[in-house]
Amino acid sequence: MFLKNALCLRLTILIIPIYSVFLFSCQNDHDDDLGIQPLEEDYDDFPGEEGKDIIWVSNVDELMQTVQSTKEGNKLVIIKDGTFVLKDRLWLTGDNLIFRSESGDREKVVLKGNGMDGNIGFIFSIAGNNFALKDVSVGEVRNHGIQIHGEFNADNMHVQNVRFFNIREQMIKGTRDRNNTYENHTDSCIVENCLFEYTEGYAFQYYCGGIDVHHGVDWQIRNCTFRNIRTANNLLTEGAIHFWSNSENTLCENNTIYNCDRGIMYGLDNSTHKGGIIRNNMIHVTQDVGIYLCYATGAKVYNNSIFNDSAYPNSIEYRFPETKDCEIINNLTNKPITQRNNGQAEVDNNVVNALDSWFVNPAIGDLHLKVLPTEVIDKALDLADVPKDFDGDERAKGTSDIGADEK
Ligand SMILES: [Ca+2]
Ligand SMILES: [Ca+2]
Ligand SMILES: [Ca+2]
Repeated sequence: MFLKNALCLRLTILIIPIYSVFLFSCQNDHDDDLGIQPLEEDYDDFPGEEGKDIIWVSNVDELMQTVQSTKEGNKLVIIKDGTFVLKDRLWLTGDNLIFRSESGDREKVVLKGNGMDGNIGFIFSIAGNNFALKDVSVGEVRNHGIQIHGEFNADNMHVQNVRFFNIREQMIKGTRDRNNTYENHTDSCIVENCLFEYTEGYAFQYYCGGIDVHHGVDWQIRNCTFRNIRTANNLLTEGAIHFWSNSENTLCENNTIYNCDRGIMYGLDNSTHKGGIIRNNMIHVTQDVGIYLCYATGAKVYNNSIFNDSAYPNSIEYRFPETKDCEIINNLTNKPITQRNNGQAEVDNNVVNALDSWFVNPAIGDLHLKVLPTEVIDKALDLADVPKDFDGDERAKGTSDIGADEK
């Protein structure tokens, strides 16, 4: 945390008027109640605030005015505590925008629509580059909390410490160029320390998910929690995290997923994903697989812990011949890792017969080890791509453990 604190100090010197505000926000980047991990030192890449014009927002009309007042870009929008019921989406076209709460407390600044059947489809529609959002809650809309528009080539979005709740479809959506030129797409977005949840225990329908991205390149999803993304009627939701339609090099690490129909999905039928790493995630699913590779080439699935709490027989699947050159190594699961329809992967050194008694609390996705199974402890293959565990604990060469938690 030293670098983070140093960064805060440096920026607070530069931005004297908001000294106390920014210092406070730096101390509230995670939520201990949810077991979300502190940000690691190398996660200190949230955009700097220096040099930006500041716009203060204390009511919904001022918030709606930011659609106009941020068009030229390079603005810092600071939102006072309160609940803001939007009158329309925030359609943002400027580059280099930061929206954040003044207090740093995401529970105290709520940006919302008027419910799943209301006339507000979105909170943020992002068409510019370098949009950043932190320390707020976003919810109760018909379509998406954030839609980032790949068709306008919007890149480098950074979302940190945001709570997404009760959104009818996917909470973050990345869209693609529908003309299929493949030139315009979202690149290098980061979503970290966020919570994606349905507060009544179930989603509103099957067509929903946490993060759903078409043709995203070099996205990173880390330290987030996803819960209750499931239907009450046995229809399948999307994955808590789903990248497809020519997406490439997605990194998913240190996420907690629980009480969700399914976990992390790369690709789908006839829709490809290339490269990418899925590592150190803790996943509890209630209807389908924890990790699904489908038309996915070259994905690395390392050191995840998965507890499938349903009648479904598999924990990880790799499917169809278009899934190839994948590696599935050092994962700890309670159900088999299964090839379907001639998928190809190197499947090595996994433990697939974990008992629920091995874990601290599978029902809330706490798949830290409670006991020290001999087949798990110090039995992982050393992998250069997995230097740490879910907690940021170092994995020493030769004594690393299978699954997401190093003891
Ligand atoms: Ca792009
Ligand atoms: Ca060890
Ligand atoms: Ca650990």
